[in-house]
Amino acid sequence: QFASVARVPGDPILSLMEAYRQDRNAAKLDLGVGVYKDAQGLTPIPRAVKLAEQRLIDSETTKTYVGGHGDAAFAERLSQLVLGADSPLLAGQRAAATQTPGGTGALRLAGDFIRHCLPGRGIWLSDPTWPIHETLFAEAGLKVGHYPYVGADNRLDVEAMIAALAHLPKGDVVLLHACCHNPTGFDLGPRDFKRVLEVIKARELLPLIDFAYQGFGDGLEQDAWAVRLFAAELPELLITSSCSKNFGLYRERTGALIVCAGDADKLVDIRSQLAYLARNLWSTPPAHGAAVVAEILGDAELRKLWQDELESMRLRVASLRRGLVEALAPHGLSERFAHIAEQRGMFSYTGLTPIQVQRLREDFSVYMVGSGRANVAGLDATRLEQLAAAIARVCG
Ligand code: PLP
Ligand code: TYF
Repeated sequence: QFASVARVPGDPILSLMEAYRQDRNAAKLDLGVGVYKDAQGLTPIPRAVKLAEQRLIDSETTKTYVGGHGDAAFAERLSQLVLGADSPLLAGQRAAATQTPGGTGALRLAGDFIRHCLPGRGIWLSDPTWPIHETLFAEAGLKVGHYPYVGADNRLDVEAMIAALAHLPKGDVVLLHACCHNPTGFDLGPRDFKRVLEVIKARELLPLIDFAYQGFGDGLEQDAWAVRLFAAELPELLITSSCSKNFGLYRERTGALIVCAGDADKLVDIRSQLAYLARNLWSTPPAHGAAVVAEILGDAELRKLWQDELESMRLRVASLRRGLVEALAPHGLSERFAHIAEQRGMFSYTGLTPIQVQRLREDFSVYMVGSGRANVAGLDATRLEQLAAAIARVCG
């Protein structure tokens, strides 16, 4: 029966991790997979998470299933974190969260919802986007298309993006990154988001906003600006939220699909569909990560601890961005790479070519994705000169 099963290649980003592990060069540098790293090169468990986990071990009384929409306290507090504590949509029961296994689970649930409840709608992704977006929505049975985002000159091309959106079929879904665009690091500014919103209104498109890096761009509240603008201005909206990066909960698979609907009654209809679809994907979601997030967001002390730690992560990445551009200056490359300091979040489309990326890896044990994407959080502040020299060599 299995004779016809062919082999597919592994995930190119995740397989970089393995290649890095096997590299014996002490000066190796991992700028590959998108996880936050501290000055020691470790991906730490935030202090607030550790404390919340200790509390949960003592207070937990059962391991019976959670409901189809997950942990209710988690769903409520995460919705507030995303939409704002004073969100009129939450007050009017026009928005609610369904807990999912990570942001990926939320994306898949959104994909299934679109295919099942809005048949015939295509989904449009930025070119480029996170590679899993491409395969995930295709596997969910959607027709996937692309709108221009960052061109061959490695610049954000808002004009081309808007022009493309203006020609999409009415009712189609547009995936936007709320902040910290993966893989490029190029984010839309407030004026750009307003223009995109106008096209979405005019074409009656449905936005699906992927919010995987809240807190890593300009701050927790600032990063939610576009999401809240869209939620205020549009009757309907899908948001996928991930707690992997900002709570450091990666392997606990913690996230949510937040749906904003025209009225409270319609939201009940939609949520009945989401529970049905989720039941056929994973039945009920994993409890631990969501309980941790609920505990942190519901406790003033833990919340402050978490926010401070997240802010220090954000500031570390921002200072590494500036540091790398400064380190490139003696090589006459600070202008060529000035965009690295302007991009947001963990990722930078450096503009390095696949061949230059390959040379960095083979000659200097510097690992980044073939597209030229670097995880800035993987930089070592004490070795920026060394990296700048390597970059200068491959660019020379
Ligand atoms: N969306 C984007 C843009 C991402 O970069 C990631 C990263 O992993 C995800 C979604 C999925 O996150 P999770 O690990 O929570 O599934
Ligand atoms: O883009 C990244 O590096 C992160 C982590 O299959 C990731 O989003 C990468 C690949 C993958 C799952 C997560």
